[in-house]
Amino acid sequence: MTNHVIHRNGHPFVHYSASIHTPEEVIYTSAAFYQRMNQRRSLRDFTDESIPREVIENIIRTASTAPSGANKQPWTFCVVSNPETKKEIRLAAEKEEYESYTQRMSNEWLRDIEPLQTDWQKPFLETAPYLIVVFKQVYELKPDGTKGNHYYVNESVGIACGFLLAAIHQVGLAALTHTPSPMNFLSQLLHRPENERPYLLIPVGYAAPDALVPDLKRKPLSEVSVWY
Ligand code: IYR
Repeated sequence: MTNHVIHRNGHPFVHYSASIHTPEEVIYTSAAFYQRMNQRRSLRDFTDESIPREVIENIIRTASTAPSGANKQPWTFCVVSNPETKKEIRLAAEKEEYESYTQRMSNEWLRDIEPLQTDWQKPFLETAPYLIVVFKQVYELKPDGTKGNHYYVNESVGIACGFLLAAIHQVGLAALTHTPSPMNFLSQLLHRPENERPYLLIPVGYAAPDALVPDLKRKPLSEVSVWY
């Protein structure tokens, strides 16, 4: 299909070219993709091996293909590889995490994460070669300083982070969805503008050869789906 522009009420549209597959191909591909995605795990042990910048760029390009409210693409991916900045982030995160583990988290919460065997110490924030700090833009800040609306920001940025995690996994890298709480220190450390709020902190790297992950079970289809 040629990609020539067709106008609807003056707005440009192009033809969408779907890839056509037989039902057998669709079944096979969906099963293969599920198997691949089911191997993804949240990792806390990384090697310090470097990753080409181009890989991180492509992963972020992939995340940025996510759908978003009114196509506002209300996200900023801050990429941290500088060792001093990673250290600052680790120290600030551990300060908050120490307070959380010793004061702020309820007993039920602590019991719920007991199987993960996490604690307030976050060495992976320095070991992983990259930290991708995802910010949501709660509104648009135009170059002239005026503001515009963004829509469904949490949904949009959440989907983009899902795409990001899938892209990271697809190339054989590992990641963690880390949410030090509160995480406003990231706005100051990374000098983010007033319209941005930290959303997720995602260390990215190669899994350490001896990395262990909790022996978790995914809920079965029968428990996560209702068919009408
Ligand atoms: N943010 C803390 C605690 C924590 C909370 C949940 I919910 C987890 O699934 C895992 C950890 C931390 O990162 O250690």
